[in-house]
Amino acid sequence: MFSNKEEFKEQFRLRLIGRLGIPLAEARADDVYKILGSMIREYVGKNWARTNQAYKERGEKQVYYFSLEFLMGRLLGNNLLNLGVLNMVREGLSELGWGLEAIEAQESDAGLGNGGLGRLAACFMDSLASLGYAGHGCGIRYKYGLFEQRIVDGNQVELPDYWLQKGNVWEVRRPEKKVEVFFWGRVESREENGRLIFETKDAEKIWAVPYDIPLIGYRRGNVNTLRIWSAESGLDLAAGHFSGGEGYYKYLEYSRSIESISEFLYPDDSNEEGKRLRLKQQYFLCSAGLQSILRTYDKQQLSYDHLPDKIAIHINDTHPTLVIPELMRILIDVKGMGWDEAWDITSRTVAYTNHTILSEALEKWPVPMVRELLPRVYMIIEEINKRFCAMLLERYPGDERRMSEMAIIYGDQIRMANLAIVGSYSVNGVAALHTEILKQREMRPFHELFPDRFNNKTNGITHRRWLMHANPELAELYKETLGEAWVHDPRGLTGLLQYTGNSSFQQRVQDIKQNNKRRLAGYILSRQGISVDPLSIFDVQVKRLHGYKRQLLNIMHIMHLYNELKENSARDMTPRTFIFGAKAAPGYYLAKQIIKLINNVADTVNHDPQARDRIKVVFLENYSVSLAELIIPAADVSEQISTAGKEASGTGNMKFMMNGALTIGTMDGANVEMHEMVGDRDMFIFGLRAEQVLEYYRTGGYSARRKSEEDERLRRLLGQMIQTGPFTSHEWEFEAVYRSLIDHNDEYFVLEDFAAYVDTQAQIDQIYRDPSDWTGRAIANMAHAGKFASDCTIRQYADDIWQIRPLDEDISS
Ligand code: DL6
Repeated sequence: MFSNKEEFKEQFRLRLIGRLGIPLAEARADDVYKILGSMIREYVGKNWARTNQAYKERGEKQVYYFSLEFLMGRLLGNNLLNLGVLNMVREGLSELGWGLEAIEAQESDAGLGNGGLGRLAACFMDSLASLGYAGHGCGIRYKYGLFEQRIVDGNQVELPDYWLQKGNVWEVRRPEKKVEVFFWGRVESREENGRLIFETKDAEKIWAVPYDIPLIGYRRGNVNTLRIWSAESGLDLAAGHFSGGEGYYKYLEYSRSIESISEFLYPDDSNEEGKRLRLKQQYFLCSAGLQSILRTYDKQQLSYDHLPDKIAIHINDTHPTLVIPELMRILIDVKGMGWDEAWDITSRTVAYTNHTILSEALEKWPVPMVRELLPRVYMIIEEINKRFCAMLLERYPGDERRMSEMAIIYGDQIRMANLAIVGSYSVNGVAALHTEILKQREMRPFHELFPDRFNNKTNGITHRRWLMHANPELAELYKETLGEAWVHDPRGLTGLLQYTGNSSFQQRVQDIKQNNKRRLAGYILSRQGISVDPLSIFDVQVKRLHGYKRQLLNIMHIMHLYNELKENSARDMTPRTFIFGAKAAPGYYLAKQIIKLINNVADTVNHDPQARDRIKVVFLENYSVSLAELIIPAADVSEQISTAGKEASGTGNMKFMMNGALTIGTMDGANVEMHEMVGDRDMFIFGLRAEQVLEYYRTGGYSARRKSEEDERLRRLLGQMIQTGPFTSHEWEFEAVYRSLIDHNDEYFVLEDFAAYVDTQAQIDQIYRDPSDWTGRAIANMAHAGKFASDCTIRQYADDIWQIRPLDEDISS
């Protein structure tokens, strides 16, 4: 590795010539990115091998985090940061005539996730490596990430996100480590020495080929692995199936159908459409990942009794729950164990995190589909269910209601959450409130049966990406003020509390915020042609678009402000720029209508001379991790306004807090814990509490129609959705939105919380006018954000769930 700037420049030049055969003067930004990326990847190779060797020698327990989503974003900047060479490379490149930001922008975001769940997995990978834990990711190498969003005439249009088009400098293809995965076929059994032996005949066999990506720890040398699997057919596996004249073309067609397994990320986290392909993806990941883990385990020649002491398999939501029956299958059918022994090992190896209580997102698979596609796995699920139900019967004789709630197979559906709870030794929620709701309501009977299995692990975010990389000026200020200890233990940020009232510190914080706002304003102007005032309040809501996240409440408030301005152009108001970024699942019509409504409002407001100096509305196209890194440091106000009880945790809320935005939010998810830290003064809490929401659901005592009739402002806004007017081009344009509020009785209590939201926004308007008061509150938020660093969360997972210890030595020394 280069040890100074001059060495870096020299090595870089040599590589450019050696690899591309061009001198520096002819290189394009993309060439520079590729050369730099491959250079870094190769440099870490030695430490990568050393890390694996160290884990092996110490016989360390290893954690494998199975997730259908890893929303990694770009890796170059973070890798340079973690290696401690970011500034050296920045300066070196600048002397060679290149800006690092422009080079970083060449990298495609690895958008292998939908939203919070996938991004959490990425933050966890960074913390595991940075804390020196043996923790690896196991995922799918989707050829296409989440779709690329374009806004055309205000509507979302989805384009394929071919993130691999220009190759991926970080990955190493490892064909020698490929494994076979089986689908379809039929199970035959025979008796051998008094044991039943099961064999699947006529199955379709495909190759799972791994690609490894190094996960570089922060300034400590060790490098973990994210292994992502690609589906491939092989002539060897298909041999004999495609003979004759047409054979070759049939083979190509067949190959394409196999490759489709790892082609697309399922672009839907509301999970309405259970598709066979998605089930195939889940099994593909589980089977390939497990086979590869056990192959490594076998090399250690340890007895399988020790598996739970050497390996923890963590399932990120229910999507990889098939690891449970698949591990059972391997232990029984391949390793020759009996059921009880295999069950004991499996249920002491797997741990499960639940990320949602939305009933439509709790996965269920139709029995016929699983039975056909995965016949042997289905038999095992059936047996798990049979034994579990027998246990319930013994424990709760005659309690049929309980049995019907808890059974894994019910009717013709397999309930994956029930299977995950039964087959794991730990079940955790992702924020205190969420875990309580799981224990007291959604999973109550399971909690009664297995009280020790349930625990809470509040989510966290990596401060390396979300503060040090995204907001380097602020991180520098912290270093100047507090030294560097907080970098290794972000809880040390509480040291900032003594600066909340310090005017020169406040001034520095304000200057940094202004710079970030100017940067974002420049982006908005260049990308969307909208000019926004960096002195206005930047009020931001960026996240997936979903009814419960209530972007609708936000836009209705803006419509209301506009109505007021039209009535009284002298209305006193602090200028505000409302910024949205959100992708809607392609099949989620209501969410798409809300995007259109936001864009219609933006169009009207931004062009109206009476309003545009006080309100601007921007819908940023194609929200992504790298865009978030630009937006979040520039925010003054963070919108975390979900219906209480619906957002399991949220992690955007933590990122904004760490970057000094003030939150307007409901008592939901991790907002509750943020509020516990900062108190009423420094966070703007409004709206129904989770118990009140529940009470309304229970009693049916809420009438949206009545609510709308009582409030003149709401009547007007509802009318404006369906009559031709400032926000519509024709009658009934927003019929679906209107009906969701009135005919479907406003499932997410937008109308109920409207008045409280408007009042709280008015307070924000007032407080922002006093920069010192505002900044003092912002500093208090930054100071408490360390509690939400994923390093803290990962330490808790490591101690309480996985029982793993970090490597204490620096691998590179
Ligand atoms: O735990 C990460 C993240 C939470 O912060 C969000 O509150 C939650 O909505 C999200 N859950 C999902 C689950 N999707 N499904 N299925 O994305 O997890």
